[in-house]
Amino acid sequence: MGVVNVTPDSFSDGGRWIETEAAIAHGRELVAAGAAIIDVGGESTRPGAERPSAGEELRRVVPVVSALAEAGTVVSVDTMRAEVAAAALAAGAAIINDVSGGLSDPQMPALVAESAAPFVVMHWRGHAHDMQSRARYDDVVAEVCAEMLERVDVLLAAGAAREQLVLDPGIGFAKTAAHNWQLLSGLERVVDLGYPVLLGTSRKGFLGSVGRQEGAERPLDSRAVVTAVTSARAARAGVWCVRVHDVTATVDALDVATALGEVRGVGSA
Ligand code: PMM
Repeated sequence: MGVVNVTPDSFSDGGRWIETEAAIAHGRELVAAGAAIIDVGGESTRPGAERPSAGEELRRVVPVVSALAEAGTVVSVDTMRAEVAAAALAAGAAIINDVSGGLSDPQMPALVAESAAPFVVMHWRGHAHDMQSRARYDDVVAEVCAEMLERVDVLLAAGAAREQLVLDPGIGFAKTAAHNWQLLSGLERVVDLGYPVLLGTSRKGFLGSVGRQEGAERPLDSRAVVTAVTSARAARAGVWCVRVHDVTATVDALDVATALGEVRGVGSA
């Protein structure tokens, strides 16, 4: 899954694809590089970010979804708003990727049930402006799994089908670097819940310190290789999909993992 953030302030690529035409062109480049799905988002979730209005989010996302879907690309919409998800589906999106797992907007579970579209249930504990204060766990893997399953219960009770649901442990969302590493090393426990799993490590803060002296962060656009290593790790654990900004490096890593027979490929959405 290649990422197109149509935002002025995303953590990893904010401001680069805010113009509609630039965002569409970037989506096409990621498809040419080997992405099977393009994830289009109009709201930054970086720690501390303020939310755009629904109108602004629609203005950013819908034309990009529409142009990419029209060209035959499988598009997912990265949104916490049912209104935006519905408009994106009407514009041709195939998947709803909600980083709040349906917690942020009370209308989302009903839309998921009604639409029958695949729905990504990401682990989330609150909006970006104060999420890092919620990064408290005794056993992060167990608690993330339990909290995702609570969301699954809510979605099923609202009429969603089990087959629609994809789980995502939410790397970087209300988690410290240590929590992110523990989740990455415990990925098999997430996969063993029996749902397709999506993972988003791409360019995230905890990768910034790999191979560096303390205090000297790796620049965001120099994190493709470390991200690709985590993609190979995810594939070996049986993750269904990885969400990345640098598609070429991850495609190479997944090709190596495939050649080694290490891709477990559990589930589909
Ligand atoms: N991370 C970001 C945005 N959307 N969606 C899913 N399902 N999983 C993620 O980990 C995730 C996401 C934040 O990343 P970015 O703003 O750097 O693209």
